[in-house]
Amino acid sequence: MTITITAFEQSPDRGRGLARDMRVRWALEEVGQPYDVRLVSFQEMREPAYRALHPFGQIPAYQEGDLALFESGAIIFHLAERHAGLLPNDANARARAITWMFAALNTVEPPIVSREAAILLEGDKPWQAERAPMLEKNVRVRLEDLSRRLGDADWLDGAFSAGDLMMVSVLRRPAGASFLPDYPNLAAYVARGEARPAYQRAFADQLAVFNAANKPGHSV
Ligand SMILES: N[C@@H](CCC(=O)N[C@@H](CS)C(=O)NCC(=O)O)C(=O)O
Repeated sequence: MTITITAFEQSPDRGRGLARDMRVRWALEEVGQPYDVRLVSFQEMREPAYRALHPFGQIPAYQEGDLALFESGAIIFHLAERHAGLLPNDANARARAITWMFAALNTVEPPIVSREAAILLEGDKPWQAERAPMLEKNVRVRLEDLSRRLGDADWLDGAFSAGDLMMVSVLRRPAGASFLPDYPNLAAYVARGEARPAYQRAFADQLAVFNAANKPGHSV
């Protein structure tokens, strides 16, 4: 069954692999599933046909036969459930890996996204100077705890899992990654994730989309 995911036709991240199709591409590469990518414009994402696929008009959306999914976490969980390579077989270890997926999305990503939004969208607001230290502290609290928990292990719970894929993806966001030098074990953890061949293939593919769309003479 052909798998198709959606991605930005023109990614605002300029090919840095920060849009959330990157984590889905990475998961697909880890489990060895070929896939197609349908590039969508911001205009198309607002249209009813796309909203039928993704109710919030975002990327990534996922189609596999008559199955349509949205939310990067749900898509990666679906892939990890159906293909070997992202979740351990042992039931308890599997539950713990899933827990780390949720922790990445629900506990670590939100303060990073809040800081990112403040930097990108509210940088000129008068309250920004007062608010910035609190937003930074909220990110650092999570990084501190995660760093303590990871210790000198390679991955969060035994072998690499979907939990690590999601956590590394979240930690790569600049509003958190800018602090990683203060947490060397987390910096090394992210580098380990980025060194995986599946990550490298996914990164190259999303970068190729950006480069093709920005070739001189190309018009979208
Ligand atoms: N919780 C969603 C978030 C999806 C999301 O925020 N996608 C961004 C790109 S990374 C997007 O489509 N932004 C455009 C918009 O929201 O209009 C997920 O994990 O899939």
